[in-house]
Amino acid sequence: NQYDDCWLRYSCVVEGERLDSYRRWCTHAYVAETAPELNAVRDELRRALPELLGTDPHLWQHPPTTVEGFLAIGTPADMEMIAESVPVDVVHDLDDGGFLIRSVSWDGMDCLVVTAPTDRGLVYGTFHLLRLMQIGEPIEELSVREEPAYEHRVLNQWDTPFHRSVERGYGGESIFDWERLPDLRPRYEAYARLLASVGINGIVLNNVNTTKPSRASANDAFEAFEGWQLLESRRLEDLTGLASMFRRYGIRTYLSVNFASPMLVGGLDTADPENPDVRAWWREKVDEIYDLIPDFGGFLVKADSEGQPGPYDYDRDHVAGANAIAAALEPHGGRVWWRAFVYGSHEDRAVQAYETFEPLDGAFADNVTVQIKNGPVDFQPREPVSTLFGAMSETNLGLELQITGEYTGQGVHATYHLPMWKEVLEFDTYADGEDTPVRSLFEDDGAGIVGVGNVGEDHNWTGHYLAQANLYAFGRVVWSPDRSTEAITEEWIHQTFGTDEDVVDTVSEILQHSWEACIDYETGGLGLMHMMHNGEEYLENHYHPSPKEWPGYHGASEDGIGVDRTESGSGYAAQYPPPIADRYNSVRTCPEKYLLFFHHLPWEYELTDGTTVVQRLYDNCFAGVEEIERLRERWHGLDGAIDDRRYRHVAERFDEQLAHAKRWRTVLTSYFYEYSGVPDEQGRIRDE
Ligand code: BDP
Repeated sequence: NQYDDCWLRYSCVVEGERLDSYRRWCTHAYVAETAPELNAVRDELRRALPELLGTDPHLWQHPPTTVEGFLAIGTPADMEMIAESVPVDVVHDLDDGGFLIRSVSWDGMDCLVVTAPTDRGLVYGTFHLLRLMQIGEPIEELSVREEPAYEHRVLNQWDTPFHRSVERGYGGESIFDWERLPDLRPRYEAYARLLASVGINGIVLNNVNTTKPSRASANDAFEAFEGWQLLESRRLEDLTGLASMFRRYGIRTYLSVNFASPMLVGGLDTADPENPDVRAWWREKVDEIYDLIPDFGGFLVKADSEGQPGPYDYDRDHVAGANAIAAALEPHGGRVWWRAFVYGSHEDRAVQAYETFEPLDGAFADNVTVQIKNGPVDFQPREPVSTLFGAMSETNLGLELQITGEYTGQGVHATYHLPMWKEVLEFDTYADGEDTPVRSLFEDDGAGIVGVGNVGEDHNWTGHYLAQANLYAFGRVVWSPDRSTEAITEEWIHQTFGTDEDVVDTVSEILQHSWEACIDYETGGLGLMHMMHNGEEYLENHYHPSPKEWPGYHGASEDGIGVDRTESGSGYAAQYPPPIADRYNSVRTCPEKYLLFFHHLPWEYELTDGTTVVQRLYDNCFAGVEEIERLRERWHGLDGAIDDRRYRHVAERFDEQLAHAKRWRTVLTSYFYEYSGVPDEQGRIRDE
């Protein structure tokens, strides 16, 4: 195979009774033929069932007659036998994407019905059933009712057209061969299947950076930024086939656009959002897109950020900028995702996004979603939750998570992001009084959760085999944020590595412990962050330790460490509603994991258990490395239990990760020692 099947391997054939029942219900399948999504369903059955059942399925165009049992997939409107065998009102009550799976008896036959109010729901229902079979669940008495928690579940590709690079991508070049569009590569469909199988329903095809930033920045590592050219007519025409392919899997296509497109693409001499010609240009462009791609999702915009143009160029604010583009999309049901990743003038970067956006709450059009990174700084290994989530109750909010591991060891370290996302989703924002966790903020139409993708052209898609789990977990947690980390992780392992108990326990333990270990060796674990190198070479960028490069982010001095973000400092803590602000403002109640994010403390300040700050930082750096040593040993225990290719790949990465974690430890502990002059109680630092 040219590329790995990830969690759609369908290779875990179960023997015995279970297999008998799978065969009984699924050898014959009656599938509606009314919509393109049903072609995707049929194709998936043709791929999966021979592997799972060990026999080719028979696909019927009408209900089978002489069989013991069969599988039926369709909407009640399209299939009479389904309307007769399930409660139709229950089906119609489901949100778009929701589905029912029921074991029923029909005309003397055992029948497994997968049904939904929309065709997209049938795709999800089919993948769900196949997942149950891959995991080896019984299907005799199924009664499943599933609905996505949020309307928008979107992948943001940071792929740069025409050069096929992926910004912050560690799985090889872009899978999209832009120059050859409209030709479709089989890999596109393989990707659509992976996304649909976990419920993703939108994809932004190109990077938020659509022009090369004008000022020197980390982005200089990228050769060219020509994403804005996708709005040229010939490029749009080339995209139609790709968009139709995604549509079959229930996925709407979006584009990142440049705010100055009216000039770059349209040849106007301004992009001022209040200018009538500019507004007319956006309208015409959007009409043109919808002629080609009728279910087009809309635009993602990075404006006035890191060299990208924006409304500030015309003395307009973000509302004026976003609403002008949204007005063009509105008649077609399209949406603008407007990023809040904007720097401001405040000295403390954490303060900036709130200062810019909070005053604009309530002024954005209904079809604008303000897309906010989980933390106030920038996808660091751990950040407190952005204050904006608790402050914009009159705005459609989008949560932006990073699936790719830009700051968590890139393609080399095994760092699983689900525990981090869970921490974010469960955080109580007090946006609407107590018990308003982050996860409750995206339930309204127009809100949603997006993830910055992690796939590329590598055989394994994600650079590191275990990083496939991040893509899987993103989709699953956004579909159902109530599902536990353990459950999502085990599902992924069952489908990816099989159901052997030892394999499941080991991989699950590795994944679930990896994030905390990374925090320990990359930050010291008390809320410090941004200690990485900004390298010339792409793969060096944000990968190696270099705490001296960005001193402002962690505030080390001879008298102590940490950044004062309380009332006496930058005031960031006060941006939270009072109960949270009070908790973080006081050094006594601030959780240890955020302590130095909010407070500048003496090196020998005593923590609750009597350990000093500097000693805790040392201890955590050592603990992080020891944890990686332990997890690496655990992986070694799987030699022979999983296939050699994946075993060796991960084992080699672990060697590299361990060496690199040690490097982080050495650099950070010496840095702490250099400023504090306080030796490690255990004398470990000199030993290195
Ligand atoms: C930073 C990345 C940079 C992105 C930027 C963004 O280093 O490559 O362009 O975020 O989100 O974390 O726009």
